[in-house]
Amino acid sequence: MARRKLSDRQKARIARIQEERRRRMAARAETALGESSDEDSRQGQVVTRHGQHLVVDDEQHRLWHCMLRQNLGDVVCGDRVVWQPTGDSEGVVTAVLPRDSALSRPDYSGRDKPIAANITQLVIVLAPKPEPVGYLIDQYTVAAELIGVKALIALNKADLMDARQQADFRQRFALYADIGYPLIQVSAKREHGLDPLVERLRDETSILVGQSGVGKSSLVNALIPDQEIQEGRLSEATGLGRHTTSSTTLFHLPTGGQLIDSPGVRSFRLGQLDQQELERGFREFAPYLGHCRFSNCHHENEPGCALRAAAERGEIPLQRLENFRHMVRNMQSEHQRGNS
Ligand SMILES: Nc1nc2c(ncn2[C@@H]2O[C@H](COP(=O)(O)OP(=O)(O)O)[C@@H](O)[C@H]2O)c(=O)[nH]1
Ligand SMILES: [Mg+2]
Ligand SMILES: [Zn+2]
Repeated sequence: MARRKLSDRQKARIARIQEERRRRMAARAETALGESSDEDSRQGQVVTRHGQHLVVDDEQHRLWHCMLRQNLGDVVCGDRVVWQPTGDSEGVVTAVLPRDSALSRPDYSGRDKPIAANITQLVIVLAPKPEPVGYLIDQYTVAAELIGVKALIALNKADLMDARQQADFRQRFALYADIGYPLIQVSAKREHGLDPLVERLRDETSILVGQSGVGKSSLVNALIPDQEIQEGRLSEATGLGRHTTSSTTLFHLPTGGQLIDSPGVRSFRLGQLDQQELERGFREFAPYLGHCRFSNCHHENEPGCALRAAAERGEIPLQRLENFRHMVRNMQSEHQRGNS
C-alpha cells in the first residue's frame, strides 16, 4: 500500500485536531459517567470504531454506542473492554483488557498502530488466477507467527479446475501443510463450496488476507449472508450512518465464529523486522536456529550454515529459505531507504 507522505506541519495539524476531538469526547464521557449509577461495570467486545465512537457488543449480542474515557490508549475492533451503561443503548468504555493478539500497521508518522485485536487465525486465500506469489504467502505466515495466531491456506476458485488440476494445485502448496499450515480447497461460487472453510472458522476470530482478485470479498459476502443486516444494526447503534466499508468491523458468522473485516485488514503488510524476528517467523527453522557455525550467519553461503544444510537434506523447503533470504535483503534495503 502506498503510504502518503505528509509534511511535519500537516502531521502536527492532524495530531492537534485529533487531540482536540478526543478531549471533547472524553469530557462528554466523564459527564455521562458522573450521571450514571456507578458500580455497573460490564464486559464487552468492540465491534467497530469511528473516531471516538465505539460500538460494543455486550456478549448477549446487544450493541451499545459507547464513548471512550480519556487515556485508554488505542482501542480497536476486537478489543475486549470494561464499560458502563449511561443510557438506554449508550455507555462509556472505562478500561481495555489485555490483548491476546494485535494486528498493526504503520500510521502516517511511521509508528505501528493496532488495527484489530484478539484475532486467532489468518486465512491466506490463493486462487489459480491471479497466479500465487510464494513470497507473499510467506509474508503472511511470518506475520501469523509473529502476531502469535494460527494460519491456514484456502485455495479458492476450485470450480475453475477439474479434479486433476485441483490435485496439482494442492500439490504445489503441500509444503505448507507439511510445516503445519492446513490446506483446504474452497469455492465462493459453488454450493457447499465453503463447507471446509466454515468448519475452520468456527470457534475462531479470523481475517481473510491475500492478493487482490483471489476472491476475498466474494468469500466474505458468501460467509456473512446477513452482512447488510449486521451493518444496519451497527449504523443504528451509533447513529452515524453506513460507513462499514472503511472501518474495521467484527461480524458474527451464522455458522459460528467471528470474522474481522475491512479493506485495510485484508491488505495489511509486514512492518519493519530484523533478521532474528524473521527467523522466528519461519516455524520450520526453529530446530536449526543457533546451530550455524557463525552466530551472525545470514544463512546465505557461510560455511557451516545449519539452515542451508537442512535445506540440502530436504528437511526444510529450499523455497522458504530463499524467500527468507529475500525478505532479509528487502528489509535491509527498505531500512536504508528509510534512513537516507
Ligand atoms: N469462478 C470463481 N470465481 C470467483 C470465485 N471467487 C471469486 N471469484 C471471482 O474473482 C474475482 C475477484 O473476486 P473478489 O472477491 O473481488 O476478490 P478480492 O480482490 O480478493 O476481494 C471476481 O470476478 C469474482 O467473481 C470462485 O470461487 N470461483
Ligand atoms: Mg475485494
Ligand atoms: Zn546459517
